[in-house]
Amino acid sequence: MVVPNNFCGIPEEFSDYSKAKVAIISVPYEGTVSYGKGTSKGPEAIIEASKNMETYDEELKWNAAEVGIATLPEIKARQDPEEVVKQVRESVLKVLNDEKFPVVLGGEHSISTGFALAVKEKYPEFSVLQLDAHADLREEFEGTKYSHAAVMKRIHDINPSTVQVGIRSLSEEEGEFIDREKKKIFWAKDTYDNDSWMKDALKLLKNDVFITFDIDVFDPSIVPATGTPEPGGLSWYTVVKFLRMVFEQKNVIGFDLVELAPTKNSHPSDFLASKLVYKMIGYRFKK
Ligand SMILES: [Mn+2]
Repeated sequence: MVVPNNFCGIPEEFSDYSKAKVAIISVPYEGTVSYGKGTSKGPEAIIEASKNMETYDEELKWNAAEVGIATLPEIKARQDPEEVVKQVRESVLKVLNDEKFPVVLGGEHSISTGFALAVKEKYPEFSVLQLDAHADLREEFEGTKYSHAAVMKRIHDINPSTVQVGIRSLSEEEGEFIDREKKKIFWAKDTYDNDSWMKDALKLLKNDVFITFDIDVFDPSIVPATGTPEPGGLSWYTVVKFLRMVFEQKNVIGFDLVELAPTKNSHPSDFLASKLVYKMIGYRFKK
């Protein structure tokens, strides 16, 4: 039997766009990457791993794929980051207009600006929750405002209601910006030995939330396959516990998962990314 080439490897009755509640948008874009390469292979690796994943969720006691998960044709991302942002905006906006839940698979982090622009069209008041090792608040990086290292500054310009979790790497310029603008940061060093920060983070979020998830928020010991790994990251159980609270208490509009850079002969990072996407879909639609 040939497993269908879509997220979860599910048959047409669950992957047909017209019936699905979830739409997966692959954006294999890698244009402004500054250190390790390979994130353009991220979406394909996540989908490949997902075909080998149990769709029964032992925590939720539920097969979340039943809500319908359509995998759209990937966005042929060209090299101009501004153009890619436009393409992502249009694609996410179409999914939102069709009253479905958009999930974008990167690709590098710069694509998230397009997602935020689409959300802004539909939701006048929303918050952006970023999980990431890096603040990404530079005004520009290596000559472009659309760099992955400037993505949260672009998003701040679109919508200043941001909450940033797991941060442990930034420049002096970004540190000054955080102090001046009173940005809400939950530093990794303040999260590793307690969970009390979770309810504080939730309090700062508006009801409608877009989650931008950089896989490098995890500790590199569990996710080594990313372009700019940083020590001192979060654990699997910390992340899923927090996400479950967010999905239960807020209206999550959609999310992206970026910066997976798969390696040839080792797949735990790909599988973790796939399972994380599926967990989030499960949390979103569980009764
Ligand atoms: Mn990052």
